[in-house]
Amino acid sequence: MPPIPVDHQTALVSRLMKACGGAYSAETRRKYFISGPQWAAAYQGQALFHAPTRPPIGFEDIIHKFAEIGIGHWTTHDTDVIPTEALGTPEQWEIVDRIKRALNDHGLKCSMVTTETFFHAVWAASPAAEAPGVREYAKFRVCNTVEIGHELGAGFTVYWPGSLGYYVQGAIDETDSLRWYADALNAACQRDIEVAKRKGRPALKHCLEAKPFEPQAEILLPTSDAMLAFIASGLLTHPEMVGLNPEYLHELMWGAAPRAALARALLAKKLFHFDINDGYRLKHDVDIGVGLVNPLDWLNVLVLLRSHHYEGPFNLDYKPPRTTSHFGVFEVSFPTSVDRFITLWEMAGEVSADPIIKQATDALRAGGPVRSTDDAEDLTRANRELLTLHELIAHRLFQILIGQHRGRVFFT
Ligand code: 3MF
Ligand code: MG
Ligand code: MG
Repeated sequence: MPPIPVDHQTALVSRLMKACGGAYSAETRRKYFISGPQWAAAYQGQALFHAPTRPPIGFEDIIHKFAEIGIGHWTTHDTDVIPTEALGTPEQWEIVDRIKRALNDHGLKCSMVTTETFFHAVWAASPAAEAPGVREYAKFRVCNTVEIGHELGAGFTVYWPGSLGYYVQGAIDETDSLRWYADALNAACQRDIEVAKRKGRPALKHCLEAKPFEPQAEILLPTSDAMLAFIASGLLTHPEMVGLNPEYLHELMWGAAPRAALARALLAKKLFHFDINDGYRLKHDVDIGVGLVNPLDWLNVLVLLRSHHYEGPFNLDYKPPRTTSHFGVFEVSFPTSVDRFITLWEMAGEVSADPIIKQATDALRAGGPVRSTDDAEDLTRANRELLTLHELIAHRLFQILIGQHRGRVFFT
C-alpha cells in the first residue's frame, strides 16, 4: 500500500469504522445508564514519561460530542471544569451555569460529580494531612462539590482519595489519617443533608473508590473491601449514605477477581456506582476501554450484575490510548467503548436465558442423591460426575462470547 496522505486518514478511519458494522444508534445507546467522564474525553495522553498527544478540549465540545454519540450522562471532577482558584467564587457559579446550558442544549444529564483530591500540590500529604488547614480545605472542597452536584442535578458523588497514603514509612500515623479522612466525608454528608433539604432533592449517594497503588507508594484504603471496612468502622456519622464506586481495573491491579469484589459489595448493599474499563493484572492503571483485554471476564461480571439487578451507572472511566487522535476519540474510542459494553450487557442476558447453562446450574444445585451428609466418601461419589459441569459451563460461556451458540462455525 502506498503512504496514506494525511488529509485522507480521517476518511479511512471513518470508512473502516463503518465497515466494522454492529454500531448501535445514539437512541439505543441512551437507553443504558452509561456516563462519560469529562476527564476521560479531555485526557491528552500525558503521563510521567509521556508528552500529550492530543489538544485540550472543553466541556461544551465534549457534551456536544457525547450527545451525538448517545452517551446520556456526563460526570466531572470539580477542577476538570473550574480552575482551582475559582472554586467557591462567583466565577464557579458562572461556569456551572454554562455547564447547565450545555447539558440542556444537548439533552444530557449530569449524573455524578467528584472532588479532585490528588492532583494539586496542596494534596502532597493527602487530603487528610497533619496540617489542620489542609484538612479544613479538604472539607471545603468536598462540601463545595456537593453544592455543585445538587445544582447540576447529580445523584452521585464519588471520592477517590488518591494521595491518601505515603511514600516513606513511619512518618504518619495511619489511624489519625483515616479519622481525618472520615471527618471530611462526614462534613460532605452533613452538607448534603442540608442542601438536599433546602432544595427539596434527594440526598446524593456518596461513593468511595479504592485503588491499590498509585499515586502514592502505600495507600491507606487500597481495595473495595478496605472501603467496606472503613464504612463499617464507626468513623462515619452517616454510613448509610456512603457506598462504593468500584473500578474494574483497580481491583485487577491488586490481583483480585473483580467479579468477586463486586459480589462482596452487592452482599453489603453498597454497590452504588461502577467505573468500567479494562487492563492487566498487577500492572499500572492503564485504563483501557471496556472489554478490550478481558472480554470473557467482563461478560461474567455483567451476568452477576444483571442477576442482582444492578443497572448502572456505568461510568466510562478509561483513557483513550495515546495512539488515538483527537478525531479518533469521538469517532472510534467512545462509540466503540459504549458499543462493547452494550453488546456484553445483552450477551449477559443471553447467558442468563441459556437453556444449557440453566440446566447445568440447576443440576449442580440439585446435587446427587446422598445417603448421609456425615459421609464424605458418599458425598464425593454423589457429585463426582456433576462437577464436570463447571467446565462445561465455562465452555458454554466462551461459545456465547464468540457467537457459537447462535450457529457461528469455522469448519463445515
Ligand atoms: C483514578 C481514577 C479516578 C477516579 C475519579 C473519581 C481519574 O485511577 O479512577 O479518575 O475514578 O477521581 O471519580
Ligand atoms: Mg483506573
Ligand atoms: Mg475510576
